[in-house]
Amino acid sequence: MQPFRAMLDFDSGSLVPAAAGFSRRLSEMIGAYADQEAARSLLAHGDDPVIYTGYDASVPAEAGHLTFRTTIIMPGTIGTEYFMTKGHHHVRDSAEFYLGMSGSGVMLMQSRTGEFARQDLEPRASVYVPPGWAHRTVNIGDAPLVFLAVYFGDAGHDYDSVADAGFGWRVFRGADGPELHRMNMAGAGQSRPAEPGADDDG
Ligand code: PAN
Ligand code: ZN
Repeated sequence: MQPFRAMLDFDSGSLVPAAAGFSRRLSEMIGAYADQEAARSLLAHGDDPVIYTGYDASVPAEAGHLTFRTTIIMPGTIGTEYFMTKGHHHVRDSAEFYLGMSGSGVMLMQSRTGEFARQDLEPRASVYVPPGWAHRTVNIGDAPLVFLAVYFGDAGHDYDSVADAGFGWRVFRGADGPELHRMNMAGAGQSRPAEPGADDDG
């Protein structure tokens, strides 16, 4: 292939040229949210909101390449839990680089041995996700959260590991703003408020 350049719009998240766009609705990730009743009631009323969209660069999904994509997470909540990505491990444990472009968010990260970390994602903030850390991004603002992610072409995405085991922490809208809750993994709807530091263990 030939060298190329692509333009990023930091406000809209558009990537030009892009190979493809993607979009994820609530119905495609209903199990991700703690308040299953709220999620099912929305769908039952014919409301299937787009939670996030994005654009993929034209890079082969092959070893040796660095691929990248933008993501735009809409503002909103399911119950009181903020809109977020499904989250995943990479099939081949490998690092990833995130860059905040607009809006305000939080990245939840969890190692294969159960350690937890979170980092705020905002314009001009870069976040490094080491190999073996599952990651999920949450929009805690009132505007779309836009960011860039750069990862290995042959990394692959493993969504099942996250869907099966879940994330140990969730972010809810509280009376005074976002609240991070440690989840009781035995019951998806149970939680207790907590305010851990950015590198506290879960
Ligand atoms: C990101 C994510 C993107 C969408 O580009 O793929 O934000 O989130 P999910 O893949 O969890 O649905 C990334 O981490 N790529 O590896
Ligand atoms: Zn990733």
